[in-house]
Amino acid sequence: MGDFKLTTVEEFEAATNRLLETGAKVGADAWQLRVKNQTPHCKFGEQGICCRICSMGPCRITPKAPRGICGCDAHGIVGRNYLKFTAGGAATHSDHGREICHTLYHAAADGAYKVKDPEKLIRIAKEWNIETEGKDIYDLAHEVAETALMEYGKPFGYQRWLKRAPQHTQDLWEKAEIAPRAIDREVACSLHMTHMGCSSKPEALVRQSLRAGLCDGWGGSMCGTEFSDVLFGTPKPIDTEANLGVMNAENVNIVVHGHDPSLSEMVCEYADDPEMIAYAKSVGAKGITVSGVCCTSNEVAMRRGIPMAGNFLQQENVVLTGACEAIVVDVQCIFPALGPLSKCFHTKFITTSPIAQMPDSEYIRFDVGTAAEKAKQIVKLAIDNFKNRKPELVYIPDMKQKATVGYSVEAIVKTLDGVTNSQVDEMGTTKPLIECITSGVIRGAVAMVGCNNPKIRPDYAHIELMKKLIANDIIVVASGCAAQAAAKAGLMDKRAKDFCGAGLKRVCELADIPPVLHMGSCVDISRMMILVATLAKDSGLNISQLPVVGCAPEWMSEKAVSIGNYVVATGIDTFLGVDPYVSGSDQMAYWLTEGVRDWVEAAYTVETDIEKLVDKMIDRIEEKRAAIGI
Ligand code: MSK
Repeated sequence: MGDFKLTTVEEFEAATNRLLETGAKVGADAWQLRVKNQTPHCKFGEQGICCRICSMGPCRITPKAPRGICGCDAHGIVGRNYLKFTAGGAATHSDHGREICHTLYHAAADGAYKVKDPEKLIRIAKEWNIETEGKDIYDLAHEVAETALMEYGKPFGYQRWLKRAPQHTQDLWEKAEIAPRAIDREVACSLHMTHMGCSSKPEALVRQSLRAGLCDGWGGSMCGTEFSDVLFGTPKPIDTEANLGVMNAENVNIVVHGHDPSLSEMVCEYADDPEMIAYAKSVGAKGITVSGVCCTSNEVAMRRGIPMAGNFLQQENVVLTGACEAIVVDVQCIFPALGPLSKCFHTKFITTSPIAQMPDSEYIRFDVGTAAEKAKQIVKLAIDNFKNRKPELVYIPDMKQKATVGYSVEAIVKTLDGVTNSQVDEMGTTKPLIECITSGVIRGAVAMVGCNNPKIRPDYAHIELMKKLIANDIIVVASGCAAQAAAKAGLMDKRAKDFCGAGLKRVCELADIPPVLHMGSCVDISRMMILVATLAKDSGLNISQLPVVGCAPEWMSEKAVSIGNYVVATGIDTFLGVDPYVSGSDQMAYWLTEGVRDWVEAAYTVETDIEKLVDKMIDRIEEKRAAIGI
């Protein structure tokens, strides 16, 4: 194994504790302290049996009061809360996708945003029966963008992307009446159903939860992913580094955080500008380091190799280094705590989106028309702030790992198909991967996704599960903060093949890949849907028959629930390490863990014991193998 070793969670924690000491010196608050103030959590909230959707309440279900004032029981209350949670996530992802469509609509040959992957644009246009012959690529981009935007509000029909699914899956969706219509309609319909005096039947609420999830994964998120690729390039394997040690004490440090690559791409562009680098040198820095947090980090890592400073529960850590000149955010998963925290240091906390405005931040509104000018302004502001650093507060943990990231579906297919076939066409085939699975060289695959959550020791579940899976010859594809956990630990370093079982190790060597493949940000779970759809079509199996499962061991956001719903609805058994506030209703628990299987051939498993969770996944994969006789 040479000198290579994985970084442990204990080492992550020691580094965090050292940073919290700096925080204590300047009177900074931290999530670790706030968790203590917030626990124990409200039991009614935890079980999902608190209802405040009208002003007669709030009503809480107890043995003495089994119904709310309107007469709704625990099952209806839990179900409505679950659907609202899903709708919040579907709206959020899909609105991100909509913003990307608008950016594409404004792309121009002489503008800030250009089409970097014209082949992909043409492929999508043909898929949507849009004439491509003789058209200027930007005219085509605008036509495709407008068509995509119509998917959000079209009065009739289903989502266009659904046709990418195998016919069997499409038939299941139609039969179960969960094929998603217009994206905004599914979100609005969910909120209509959960209004006082509408649905209180668990079955109906779960059905709409699947539908709202599908409008995200096979609608808005797919728009976000596909058109980000068209604009900024389809990811290809690229080397980067991960963990706080990627920040550089001698450089101006700019940290990008959030989700929408429209902002971070521009910041990266200008931070790389020789004029800006010269300016940074003129203020005494050696250069400019841009690093990322959360999914923005995934976006710029997989397209530009920008290093990943950390994931969700490390966002405060980057400020605690005392070496962060600016943390620049767009939307989603941003702690409001960054405002007061940045005031304890010299850090500029820069918000840029009307969607995510926060106290104690500097608001520099970012939009497509002024992107270049605003990005330059932000980079300059960070450079000007370098002189305000307090050297006595600077401590950057010397901790980072190498990672190879950027495994889009196109890249996975090309890499694996390329091992056996030197003439890989545009999309190649997943047949070599299928052969690895059917021969048993690889036992199956796990899609590991989602956030961190203080309820689970941060990153521990991600890393321990991944280690055990790869040791059992199960390949892992990862996105979101789960992917960053893997990168920080070293599991995206190709040398991590030494921690695999013999079969997966051989595949990693032949294909020159790490055992945990980085597939992008949280909207990019749509990439995983395309991958399983392709595997199913190429193998002649149904998606639900593939030895593939999904897992979100540390999830926390509404988006994660929406994702879970579309992953299950696509036919993939999904394992959660945190309960989605449904324990207060045995009927809801039944529908989610068993009942939905009749509709979509997959269901949830909730298991908060991490050891049991991984064993259940391995058992499920082996059951699926046995069922198809491999
Ligand atoms: S950023 S949704 S904490 S994955 Fe996408 Fe990470 Fe979860 Fe946010």
